[in-house]
Amino acid sequence: MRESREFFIPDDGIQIHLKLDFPQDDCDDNSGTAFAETEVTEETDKMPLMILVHGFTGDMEETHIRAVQRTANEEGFAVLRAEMYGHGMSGGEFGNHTLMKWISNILTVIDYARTLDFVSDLYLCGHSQGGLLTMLAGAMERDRLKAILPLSPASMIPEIARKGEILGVPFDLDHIPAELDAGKSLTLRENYIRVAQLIDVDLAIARYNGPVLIVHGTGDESVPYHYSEEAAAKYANAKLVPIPGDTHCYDLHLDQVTEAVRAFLQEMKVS
Ligand code: FER
Repeated sequence: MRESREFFIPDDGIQIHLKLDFPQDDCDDNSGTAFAETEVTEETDKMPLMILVHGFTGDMEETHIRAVQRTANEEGFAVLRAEMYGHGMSGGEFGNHTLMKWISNILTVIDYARTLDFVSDLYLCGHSQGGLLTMLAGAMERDRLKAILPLSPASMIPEIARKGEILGVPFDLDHIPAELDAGKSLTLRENYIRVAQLIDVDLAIARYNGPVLIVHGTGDESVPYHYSEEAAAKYANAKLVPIPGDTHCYDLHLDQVTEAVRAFLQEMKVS
């Protein structure tokens, strides 16, 4: 049976923190002769891999990230959780992170995933800012990603940055502030805004024709639900699953989120 592992890969001067988890051996709880047979099959069979990314100020151990990882593992997917620049145990300062650095990181993680000999198809899933990243990388790696799963994607960040608001705080577009209070005692620097203003989400949506699953709580106060209705309508092949009344990190109905992910992955396996 393949062992889970935790490791780092370099990208542009920082180390990216990764954890790779495999589907559990069904025979783990039983003693018996079937085990050896399963083990041989598992070592030779290919399986799909889901790359999974957290959101702004998040990390790979958050409850909703772990829940999605476990669900994908249960459905026979290997899952590579990745922490982006300035987050979790990856390198870089939070205050220096920008979407461009995250794009560089995810391209490197995808390149790494492509070197793994057990991988059949690649999937990309991300929450919130990681969901926006998933939409952008979907366009950039449209020929390599079998499906993408943006969860409560913060697809409005570029648009609100262009309008002069970030993290609920208005700013003067002609005098972008050097620093912004990002909460949790974290400070964001101006280059985050300058980069976000340049990102074209509609172009990214137009360039990904594969299957898309968007899941979003209708009571989300940090990324309003209607942004996902708009994104889903613009995609060529998107399914939108609303989670009634739920919050940004699914405090009420995480089970409905994982069931939506499970159903989508099951459909993908037979298609
Ligand atoms: C913002 C609203 C939401 C913002 C970021 C987010 C940086 C992202 C939230 C998340 O990833 O959980 O104005 O600005």
